[in-house]
Amino acid sequence: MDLHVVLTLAMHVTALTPPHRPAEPPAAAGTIPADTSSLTISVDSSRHLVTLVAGPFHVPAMDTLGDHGTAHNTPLQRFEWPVDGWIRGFDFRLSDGLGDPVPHSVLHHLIIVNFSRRALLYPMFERLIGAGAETSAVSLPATVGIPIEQGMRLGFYVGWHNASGYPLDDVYVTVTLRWLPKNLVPAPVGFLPLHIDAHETVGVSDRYDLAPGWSAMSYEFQLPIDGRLLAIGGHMHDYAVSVQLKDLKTGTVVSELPAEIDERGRILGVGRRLYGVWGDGLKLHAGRSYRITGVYNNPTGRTLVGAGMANMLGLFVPADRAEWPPVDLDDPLLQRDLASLNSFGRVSSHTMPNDPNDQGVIR
Ligand SMILES: [Cu+2]
Repeated sequence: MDLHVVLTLAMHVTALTPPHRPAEPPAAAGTIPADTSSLTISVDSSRHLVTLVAGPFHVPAMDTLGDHGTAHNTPLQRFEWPVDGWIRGFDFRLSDGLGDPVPHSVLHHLIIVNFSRRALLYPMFERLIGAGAETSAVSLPATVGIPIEQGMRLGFYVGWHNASGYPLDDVYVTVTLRWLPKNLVPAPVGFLPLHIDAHETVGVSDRYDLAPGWSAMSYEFQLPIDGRLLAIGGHMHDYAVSVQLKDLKTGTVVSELPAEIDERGRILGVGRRLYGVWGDGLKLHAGRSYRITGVYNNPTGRTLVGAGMANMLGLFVPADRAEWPPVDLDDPLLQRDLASLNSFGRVSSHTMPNDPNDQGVIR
């Protein structure tokens, strides 16, 4: 099973209904041209595919090369999920108005938010799908999937990272989601994304400053419900060493994921662990305290502002999904998450309150 996520009716291919959120009038003045893109959804019920096509987008050129935090987000586009079942894989491609491919490298991240479900540890909306430029197609075995219901309210956005030096026009994003039908026998094992961050501040960026030399950032939490991990992956930035999850009752390290960096310290990836789709997986316990710790070694001799990030994304099978905390719209943190998502595409990236790359994306 490949973990790059991190981490969603008719006879034939049928174009479904209201694909489409009419373009909103350009809100507040910003540095990004008014967005006139739309989103269409189609369902292929014989091949069990849901396809989203978003665009056309104007992709601005970045002013400086390379910084992780300067991605330009598109406005959030909302849609309803069209079928009951489980999501078991996804793929995406970029193309221009003629259908010719556009390099994946201009896409920094692609996120599908689920407004109908909460994250387990934080009062923020579930990040159902998260992908980065280097994410390849994800296809899980037909024995597991993320449970999803028709009518769940989702949102889609991408962040651009166009270092080509010139703006691109007429860019379309096509996302293909493979699903398992509700009547599948035996029913697949349903898992949900478990996002654990060493520096989570809902609705605000979870990036933090890296002091020179060795440093560690930790966050302790109590797991609210019992469950088991099928797999876990991590996400970190340049000069990363590792990210670790520790059981504070037993003192044992639940999972340690080493970062892979190149000779200049640039991040290549973070390890992942598979605990098995069959059998018990790795048990985590309700009420128990755990600690996530991200370790960096910054060799530059100076503090790197906002350069650190450390998170893990687990594929988590709750012992009883009915115990999953519900969406509470009165929760101010959830409202802050919502406000942040709604601000995308409407403010300059330099004043943006949130770095959306940092929401459970495994790259
Ligand atoms: Cu990051």
